Amino acid sequence: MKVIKYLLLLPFLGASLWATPNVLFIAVDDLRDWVGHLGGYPGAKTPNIDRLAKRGVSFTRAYCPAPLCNPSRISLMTGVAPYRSGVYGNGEKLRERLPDAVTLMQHFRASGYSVKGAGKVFHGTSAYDRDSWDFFFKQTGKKRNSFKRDPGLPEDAWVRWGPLDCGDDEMFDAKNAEWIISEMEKPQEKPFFLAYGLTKPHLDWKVPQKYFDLHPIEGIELPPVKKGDLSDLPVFGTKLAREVYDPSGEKNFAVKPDGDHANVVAHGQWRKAVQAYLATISFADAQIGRVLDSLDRSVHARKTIVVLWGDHGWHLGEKEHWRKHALWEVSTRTPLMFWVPGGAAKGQLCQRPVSLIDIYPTLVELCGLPQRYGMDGQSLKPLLEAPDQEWERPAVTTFGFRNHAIRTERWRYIQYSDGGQELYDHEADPNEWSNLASLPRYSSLKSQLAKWLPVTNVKPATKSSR
Ligand SMILES: [Ca+2]
Repeated sequence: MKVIKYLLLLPFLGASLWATPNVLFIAVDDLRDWVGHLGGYPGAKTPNIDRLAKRGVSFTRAYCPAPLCNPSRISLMTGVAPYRSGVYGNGEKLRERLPDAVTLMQHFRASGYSVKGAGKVFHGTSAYDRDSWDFFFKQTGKKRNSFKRDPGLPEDAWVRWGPLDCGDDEMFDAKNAEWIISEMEKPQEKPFFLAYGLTKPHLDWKVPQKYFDLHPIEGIELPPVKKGDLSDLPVFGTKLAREVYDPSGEKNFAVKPDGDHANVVAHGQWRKAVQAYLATISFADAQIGRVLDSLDRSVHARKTIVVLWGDHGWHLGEKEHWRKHALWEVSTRTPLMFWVPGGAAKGQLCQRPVSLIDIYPTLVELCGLPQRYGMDGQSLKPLLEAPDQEWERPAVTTFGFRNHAIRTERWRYIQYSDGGQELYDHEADPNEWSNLASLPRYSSLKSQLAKWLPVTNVKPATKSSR
């Protein structure tokens, strides 16, 4: 009898759970595919991100709208792609380029949610966009820097990494985690949208020593590289590999002689940098773990959707390149996972190419908010229910005016504004070492892929017009 009563209650229980799910929105800065379950680096240690992936669906081919913080995040949070907003670099401000945009957070607020955040969600001053937040937590007090640079290294050595002799509690991301946890422990009158933005593993790769100890230097492997890899690149591709290009003109092609890679290698820092990036990822993962634990302990656990995303990838020497700022796989691929309690697919990997710009319409649909029209992304809800289903649309990444990459499940096709092209076959060449674009036998494939190139390309703002 008891069982029958319980079964009769089930549909109502389900309805009440899903009438108003909460959202925990976790943004991770500069996180490439070096997380355990994505296998980008065999020794990556991210048990907490991996356990989140096991609960829901993780996208193995998730790509950024732009390989740089500001344009990636603004397009994710507005649903407007860089080629339609003209936000291409780190210099443009959200409300100067998109005064009327309804951000993801704004839409949740207008739909009756309590919307709060901490840390790096938007980039730079757009972080405090008044329309987006009911409350945004700002840390006060000075940052402590207990890092000692190796005195044996010359001034011009590029070394923004090394262990700190402090505890987690002195770190910016840990303090924000603490605040997020305190919010999670509160009873909530309204459904909530809570955003936790980590500033790591963005440079500097300086985290407490214990995270370096997780990745002993003698076990560090260098990323796979091919001698002469740049020889088949078009001119613009070579510039991207060697120089730091910010399309908003803030750091337009700032040059180090022969690029960052030559500098890192010359000063014996390659292995140390790989270790430091892994350590910084493990630090970020530990903070994410604290937040996930607090959600599990809270009364909100079974009615909170969790989405975790990185804003783009990061090179550590592949294509003799460091940082992001490029249209290759390593710069554009990043983790993206959803946990929808009670969702159909659990512990599954989805291989379809998707974009971070799809997050906005996905959350709108999952939470039953009023639909938004004119978004450049599309809801991933069908893939969260059946990750293997067909998915026609490729992911599009834009870097600056009229430079685009199209990524299907098998191919990456890049077209630069000066006409330069690259084409890679990921079935045969996962490292993108052989540019096939000049081979005549691929011309019809290139035309098919080129159909996905954006038709609209909004001109960038000049520095004086900002
Ligand atoms: Ca970033």
